[in-house]
Amino acid sequence: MDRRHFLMGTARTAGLFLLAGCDALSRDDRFVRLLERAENLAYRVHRRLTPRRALAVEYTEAERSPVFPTNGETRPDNPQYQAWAASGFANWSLQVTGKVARPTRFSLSGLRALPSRTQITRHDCVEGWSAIAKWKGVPLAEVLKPVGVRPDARFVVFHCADRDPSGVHYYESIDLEDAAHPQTILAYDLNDQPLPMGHGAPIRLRVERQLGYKMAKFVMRIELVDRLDRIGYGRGGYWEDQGYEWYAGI
Ligand SMILES: Nc1nc2c(c(=O)[nH]1)N[C@H]1C(S)=C(S)[C@@H](COP(=O)(O)O)O[C@H]1N2
Ligand SMILES: [Mo]
Repeated sequence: MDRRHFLMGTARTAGLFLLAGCDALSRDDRFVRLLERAENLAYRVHRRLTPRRALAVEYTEAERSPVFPTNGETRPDNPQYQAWAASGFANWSLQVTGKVARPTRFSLSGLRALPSRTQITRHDCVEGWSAIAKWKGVPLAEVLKPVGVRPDARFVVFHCADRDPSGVHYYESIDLEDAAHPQTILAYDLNDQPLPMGHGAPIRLRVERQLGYKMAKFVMRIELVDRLDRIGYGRGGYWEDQGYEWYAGI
């Protein structure tokens, strides 16, 4: 059985439970914990079957999509963010906090001065569209190197500038293995142009091999944590908090 079918199987089984049990089940703590364990198991099995360093497919310039849609938030309604954008993000900085040896702030030019990686990859959104584009950015590993990840850190959390209409923050998280993956970058260019606001200026995460909703846009702060339930809100991501899988690996 390949990974995809295993994961789909798990999702289907969970779906049957949900159909049979309706709302009462999702209010039952024990049941929610059971689902979380199943999801965790799928993640661990996936991890064991996937070569740790497998690269996502990269494409040629000619294969790029003529149009790369925007999705979700495209213009954070956040005065601080809008002020930064108005000045071309000259005074903006990316904060790295949490379980690190040296909490650090990086300016956009500081990030651009670090080693870079360019990759042409396919983005898959669960809403039913895919697009291929060229991304340039700094590998997350290069950002974390000077900061020093503490040995008790296990996850990297990306806090974004936007909130949804009910005021809930967008955020996402990945594990340290995905953080160290060579194609995991903080992208600042899209198709050879500075990242447009709609796509998450000034930087957005690219964590290839995962689904679109993991690719946090408008990243303002990166936090290293030991446990996802210690982020302070939610269980690892904006969409995860609405029931999506935390490990959106494909
Ligand atoms: N901060 C933030 N990041 C986000 C979103 C969002 O609404 N806010 N939407 C996600 C979803 S569902 C997708 S498919 C991609 C869309 O990226 P794009 O606008 O560059 O196409 O961003 C993801 N990252
Ligand atoms: Mo998406």
